Amino acid sequence: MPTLYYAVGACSLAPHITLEWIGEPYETVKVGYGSEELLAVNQAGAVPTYRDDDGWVLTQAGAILEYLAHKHPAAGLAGGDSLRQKAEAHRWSAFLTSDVHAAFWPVFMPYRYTTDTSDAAKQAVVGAGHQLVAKQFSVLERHLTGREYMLDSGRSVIDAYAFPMIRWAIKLLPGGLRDYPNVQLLHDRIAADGAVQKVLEREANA
Ligand SMILES: N[C@@H](CCC(=O)N[C@@H](CS)C(=O)NCC(=O)O)C(=O)O
Repeated sequence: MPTLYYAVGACSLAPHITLEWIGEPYETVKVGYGSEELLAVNQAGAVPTYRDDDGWVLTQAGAILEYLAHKHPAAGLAGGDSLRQKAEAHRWSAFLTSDVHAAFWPVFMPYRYTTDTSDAAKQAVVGAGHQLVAKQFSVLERHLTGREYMLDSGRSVIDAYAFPMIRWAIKLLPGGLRDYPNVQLLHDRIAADGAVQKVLEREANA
């Protein structure tokens, strides 16, 4: 059976939601970052890590989401088949991986961004991270103006990908989503989905 290695509330929530939307059987394994169990399948010690039913292992959230969307075309989560629809899906997946996710790193792990061990230095890194996240959320906010979902084709894996990052922003950004009403609407739309609620409950109780 396909297996997803995940950590609670991490970016692995995106493939977890996607697997639930697809509706085919799958297993999940809750892991700690850098744990022996995770290192055995992914030397980076990071989630998400996906193992297919024949043992093939895939890492990188964007790649896993794209793979799942195309492996299960009937679920309609890829964002469309035309050249430009594929390019748009790739564009927003890359934006989430490289711009949004990366902007959170200084907030989550400030000690990786300074060799100064003082609290003041760490707070300065966190503050810079907040500014970077805000910059990326402004891009997201503008893109979502007049749109229900990230891609014009409707709900897709890109919405599942945005969801954990929006949850981080709610929790970590000073002011939460106050300045991002369209992002809030996307969040609420996804959070209202029964499959998403099931996944959140499973992760919370694992
Ligand atoms: N570029 C990777 C990043 C994966 C990643 O760093 N995931 C975080 C959780 S959101 C993690 O496992 N962090 C553990 C660590 O950095 O040690 C991807 O997009 O899948």
